[in-house]
Amino acid sequence: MTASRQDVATLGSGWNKTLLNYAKAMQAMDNQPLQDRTSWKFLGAMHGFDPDLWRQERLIQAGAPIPSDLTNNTFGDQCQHGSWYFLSWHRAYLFAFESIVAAKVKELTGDDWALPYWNYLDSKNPKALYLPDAFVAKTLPDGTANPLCRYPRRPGITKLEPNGGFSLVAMEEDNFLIGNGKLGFGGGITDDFVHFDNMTGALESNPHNTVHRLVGGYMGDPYLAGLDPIFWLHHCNIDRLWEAWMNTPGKTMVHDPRWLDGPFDRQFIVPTPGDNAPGVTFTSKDTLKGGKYYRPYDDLVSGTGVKPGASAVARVNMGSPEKQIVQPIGANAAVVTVGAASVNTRIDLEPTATAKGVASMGATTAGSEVTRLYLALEQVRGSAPSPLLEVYLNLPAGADPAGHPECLAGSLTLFGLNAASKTDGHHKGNGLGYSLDITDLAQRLEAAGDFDPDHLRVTLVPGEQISDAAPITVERISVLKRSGVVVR
Ligand SMILES: [Cu+2]
Repeated sequence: MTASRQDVATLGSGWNKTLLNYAKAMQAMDNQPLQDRTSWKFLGAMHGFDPDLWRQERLIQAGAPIPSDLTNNTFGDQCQHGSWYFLSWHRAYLFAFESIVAAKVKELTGDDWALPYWNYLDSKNPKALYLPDAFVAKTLPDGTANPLCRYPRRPGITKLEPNGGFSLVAMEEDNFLIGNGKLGFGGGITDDFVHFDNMTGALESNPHNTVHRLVGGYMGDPYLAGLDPIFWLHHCNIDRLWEAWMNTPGKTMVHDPRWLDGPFDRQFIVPTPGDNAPGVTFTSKDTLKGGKYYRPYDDLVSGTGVKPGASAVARVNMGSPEKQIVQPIGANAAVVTVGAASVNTRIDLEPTATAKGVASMGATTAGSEVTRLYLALEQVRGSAPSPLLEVYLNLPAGADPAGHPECLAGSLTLFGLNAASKTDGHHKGNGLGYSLDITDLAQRLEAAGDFDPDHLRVTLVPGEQISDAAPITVERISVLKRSGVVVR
């Protein structure tokens, strides 16, 4: 593993050497027993592991023993979502995976190998949304079955079919976290190991969750996602987006010791090449530049939404995260259940605070107050692995949401809803939490005379995986006002 990580689109079409070697290594690793910590399935089970589901999927034979290190709170079932550990945990997980695959490639072919990334939002590449050819080819060049498409995806998928809001808008956020973790790029605060916690960071929500759902199949379920070889190229791109973000002027990464050194109740651990080596524990700080899990990329510009040496976009700098204030200015009254039909709910707003917030949304003069508005969905629960929920604001009464894209606040992929809603084990059953930046939409509504500072009408529209038989519940929907002072 010597070369830097490269865009898979630059490696050549079809069976280029990197992907052919990946397929060879995967084939060999997928034949290793689950007990082996460098086996394909063990590495997948580190992300999420559910013995019943795995038996049902015939990933383990009925009656076969389950390795204890997958169920004893060490290696198994570790993935971190909905918290500020999302990016750092997945970075070390990628590093461990890449080291193990590279060692296997070396053993089989003598070649060096580095994990490539799938640059799906590269606007300069007309094929960016397509899965690389090698992931959909039926056979390897020698005519044998292609292991890179061994595990199920959305039927017939060859490319990501984006809908409402698959984008790099997360890269516009300037702060890893603000308002005690209520909002931000990187996820909510926790001191503890929590598989799925309450606040999904902007990058995790989109494009990360969105790509999981769009690929579908195993990728759409955290208990199975790590088994699809495309998972690793997807996460490599998410990791690169984080790195690009950290390297952009004006962005503030977190320096909180709880993030740097946590979690404190259970240690993260990854395996290393070599049969059942003891594994290495790590904390978030090991994943930053200079740390043992840091890896460079060939390019932090293309498909990242950032320009070299300049701020990502022309979003107004709201000042240091410690000085910004995030406060609720209204919430709905009761739990909302969404089945097959759309559901409306009303948020009563504090009119003075709202009017003031709306008036200063567009502020650009240095020293003046500037605000952004967010819709927060808290404790979302349900049984499906990655349902789609669309959120509209102030739809005309009785209107069909599909006819009013201008009222769409965002599309949420509730990736891991199944895991986050389980009440047993370490998931706590708290469900998932999301925020949607509604600043631009609120400004448009205000300009059109459709924004009443007394209340906001919210319409939740069920997408795939939400039905009367598999409804979702949203404990609370609130509007958050984020205030800062324009810095130039
Ligand atoms: Cu993921």
